[in-house]
Amino acid sequence: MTEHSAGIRFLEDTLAGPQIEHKKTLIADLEGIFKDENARELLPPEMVVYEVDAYQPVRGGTQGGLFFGITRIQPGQVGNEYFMTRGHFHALADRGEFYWGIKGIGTLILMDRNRNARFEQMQPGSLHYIPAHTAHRVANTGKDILSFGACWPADAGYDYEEIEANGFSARLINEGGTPKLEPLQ
Ligand code: PAN
Ligand code: ZN
Repeated sequence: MTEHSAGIRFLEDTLAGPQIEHKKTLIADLEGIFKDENARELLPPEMVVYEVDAYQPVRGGTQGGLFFGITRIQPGQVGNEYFMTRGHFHALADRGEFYWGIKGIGTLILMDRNRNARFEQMQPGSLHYIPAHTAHRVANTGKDILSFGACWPADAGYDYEEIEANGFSARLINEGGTPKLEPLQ
């Protein structure tokens, strides 16, 4: 391995090496993301919901560059809603992305600009193409950690505001032990 390459430990679902950013998202960071805000406030604020290791070999914004990440979502719920990522459109909205399942099971929630939502089941080895102009979020519907890989353009950026303001048009809830889609009220 040269000085500049990152090591992927797929079996451990982590990335190691230089130019790797590690980011933890806690219960305290997710205000307004889950439906049941009271239930979220009752959970320990420092509880980790998900972590991302991102290999960023070029500066954010570099045209033609690529980033590579691994996200690990803890099992858990806020009220009856599964732990999930915040979710975003890309700031450069015409940028797509690949996700693929590494460990655990979950659901990728995709939503276009007309708020049409669709869903893809994630499991080890599943491959998911996220088209341009499509918001994306992953919920962990299993009892163990869900981890997935991602590869996206270095100039894609993140638009979290739209999702913070209007959410996705459906939520993934645990109904009697089974994941169920609930359209947004
Ligand atoms: C991923 C996500 C990662 C965390 O790397 O950023 O899974 O999700 P949120 O960014 O929605 O919190 C990606 O989609 N990059 O573009
Ligand atoms: Zn993305």
